[in-house]
Amino acid sequence: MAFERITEATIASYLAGLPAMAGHFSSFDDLDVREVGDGNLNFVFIVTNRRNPDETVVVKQAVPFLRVVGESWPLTRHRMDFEVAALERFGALCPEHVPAIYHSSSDMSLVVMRNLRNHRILRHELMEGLVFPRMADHLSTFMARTLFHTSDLYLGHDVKKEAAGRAINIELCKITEDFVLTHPYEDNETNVYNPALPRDAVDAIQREPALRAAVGEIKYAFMTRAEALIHGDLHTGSIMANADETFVIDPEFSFYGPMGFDPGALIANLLLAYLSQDYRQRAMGRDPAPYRDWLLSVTREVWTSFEAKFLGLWRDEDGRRGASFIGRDLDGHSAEAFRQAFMKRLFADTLGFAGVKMMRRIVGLAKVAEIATIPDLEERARAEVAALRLGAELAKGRAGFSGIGEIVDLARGLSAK
Ligand code: SR1
Ligand code: MG
Repeated sequence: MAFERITEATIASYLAGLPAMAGHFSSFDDLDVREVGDGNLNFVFIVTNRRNPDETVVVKQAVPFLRVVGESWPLTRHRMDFEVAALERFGALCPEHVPAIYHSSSDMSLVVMRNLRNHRILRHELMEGLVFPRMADHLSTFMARTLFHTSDLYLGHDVKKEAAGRAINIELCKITEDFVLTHPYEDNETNVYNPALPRDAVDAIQREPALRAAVGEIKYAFMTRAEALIHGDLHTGSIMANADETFVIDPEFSFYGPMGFDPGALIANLLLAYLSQDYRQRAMGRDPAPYRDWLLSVTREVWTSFEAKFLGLWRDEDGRRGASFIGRDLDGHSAEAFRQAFMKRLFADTLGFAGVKMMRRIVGLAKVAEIATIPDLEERARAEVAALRLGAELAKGRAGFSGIGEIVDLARGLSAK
């Protein structure tokens, strides 16, 4: 079938022609179709049988351009192939945190999958000040399982290299290389920012050699370190949650890249949420302290639980095999010494990626709604200055922090100024 854009008008007949949909819809005559995509790239439709609302799916289609800009910005629609492959791989490793796929088509660049109708986009829920007690546990499990089981620590050397070769995602990586790792720091014409943001705050990330060197190193790591199949865009808009369950969606940026990119993205977005909530909680007439404390406790738990689970999987696997990555452990302590050194380096990488992910959301093209929608531009600038400072500290100091507690303290200190 040749590619064509699916629309509200054509979706029912498309679904009716799919054998996989026969088990989902008792009839295709009275479908409610709503386009709900609010991301930067794709179109997303919720399709529900009006006669039986339990019969419902999501249809997501990648179009051959960047939605946030329009048809003037071509972008391969084959990004959907990477998204589907990653959803399948992640779903096999972590079925409780990845939505089921019912049908996919490379020709049409679309996927039909479970409608998570009892879950909401995490970013929007955090903006409202909602609490998710199980989220850090779930997301740390997702990251530990997916990153460990797609890495050289688990896969055979040949299997891993073949998998990495199949996941080369040139155009989507280029978006990250440009919009996350280059443009915000070079005064690029695509940058957009709050007119109330003080010039010296922007200069501090664009005209300081130590920061530019740190970002250069982080960019080089992103482009060269094929460690594991990463999600590649694990911000709070790529997560859907309710009080009991958490799902990771939208892995179109996935490729074999540095492991720290996923925990870094998540931590960056939790810290941005934290910085936005001084204003947001006050605007809702609440004392900001309890919710901000909760966001920092989640940030801490994301890392500590991820680290413990990743190490647990690794130790169990080495025990099961009776072998370790470094070869024979002649003294009985060397394998663990390597694991500890590995996690220390992974923590530093995570902080570096968290730093650049924070800064790009303030100065670059793509924003985070929790900060960008603060209506008072001076209030917004206060959160943005803190985000730029924190991002810069994380990027420059990434190898020198003692642990996630120090990051939490730094965030608290910077946002108090
Ligand atoms: C043009 S930048 C678009 C951004 O949206 C996605 O969610 C990624 O973060 C990407 O960098
Ligand atoms: Mg996305």
